[in-house]
Amino acid sequence: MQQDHIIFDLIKKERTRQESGLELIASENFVSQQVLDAMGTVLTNKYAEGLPGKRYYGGCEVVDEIETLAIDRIRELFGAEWANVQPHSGAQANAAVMLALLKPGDKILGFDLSHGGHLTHGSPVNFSGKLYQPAFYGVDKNTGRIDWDEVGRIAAREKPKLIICGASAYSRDWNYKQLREIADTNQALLMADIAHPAGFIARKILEDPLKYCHVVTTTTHKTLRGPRGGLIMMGKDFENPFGLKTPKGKIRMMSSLLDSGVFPGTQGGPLEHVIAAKAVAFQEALSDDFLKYIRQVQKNARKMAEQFMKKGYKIISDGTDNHLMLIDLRSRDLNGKQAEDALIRADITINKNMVPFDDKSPFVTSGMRLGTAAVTTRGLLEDDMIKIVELIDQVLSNIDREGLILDVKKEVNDWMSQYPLFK
Ligand code: DSN
Repeated sequence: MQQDHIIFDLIKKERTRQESGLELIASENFVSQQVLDAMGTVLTNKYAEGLPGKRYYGGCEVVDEIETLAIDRIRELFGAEWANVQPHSGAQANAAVMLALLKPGDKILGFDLSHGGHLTHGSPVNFSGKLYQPAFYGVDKNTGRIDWDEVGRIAAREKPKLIICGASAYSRDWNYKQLREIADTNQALLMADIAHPAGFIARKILEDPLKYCHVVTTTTHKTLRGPRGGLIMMGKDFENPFGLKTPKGKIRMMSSLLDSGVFPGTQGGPLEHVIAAKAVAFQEALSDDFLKYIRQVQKNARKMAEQFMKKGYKIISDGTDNHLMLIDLRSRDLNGKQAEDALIRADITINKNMVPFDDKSPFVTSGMRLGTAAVTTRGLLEDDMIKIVELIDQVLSNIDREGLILDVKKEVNDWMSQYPLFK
């Protein structure tokens, strides 16, 4: 067959883009060569609906071993009793959990998207806000932090069936213990979506939701540094709280409901090549090198936030506990779109982001979100964060000076050429 030069040339172009720029999108990271290698394999040819040992197709002996290893490794990493590694993404993991735990029309309580939450936590444009009835909590206007007592008051008023914690743009840790008390008081289930801080939680650097939440979902490609994908875990399996029984009268465990939520509930055949890459990444995340890495991500984020604040930028909640920060640009007389557009011309990639109580649309926004997971994989340390903030500030203070932005771009490209990413 003829080689598809068009696509492979484009892949090469994207690789050059990744290598030559400064990657500060908080949800992105760079996987290792062995994670990449596992994804581009013959495993993509295999259908394997079902679970290891219980498949709907023959020839699954090998993928059974791979998927079992992925499950064992993620359980070891998080201290989970049960896990399903098949969700194709975090959104799919959340859809599977909601299908398993809720009926259409049930009420859910999530963190407001415009305050840093996620589409799948009840946004009206997403399945979660269309199939279920959403209510929201947000951050306190003065502190930029979630007030846990206020969440309790909202839960008492709204009486949700499911409380969702977790975010896409919240730089502080979560009080899972108090959230569980709120859930118990209101007879709700508690789900944590730890897509962003998963790498910190795995290595016990941030609070552990598995101790308190009924169910935990995550993506695998952010701070966990694996392939693009999702998964579901439980610290401890338990008898389902709805008293559902099988036709033979057996009480169903929550794990069996969640497994069915993934398949046949919301997905077909699992992506075994991605599951193999997840298994490789989980093994990496168990290593001492990863522990050193994830600690450095946090140190870098703190340094970066400190530098931005020194230069007069407003960071929501005045700092960060994890890898990301949300900056309100209104005091600089800029919006998120202007900042994103100017920085990309200097090969610095961030994303425009709504800030709490934003007065602009999601296409413009008043803020930008940055994270340190990818640049730390690249090998950058705290002193480098000072330089990054300096470069960003130069661009944002001169968004109409094309010559200056080109100089910054050249500096970024020269700098990054000293940190090769791929073999
Ligand atoms: N799109 C992801 C993020 O950037 O945080 C969340 O799904």
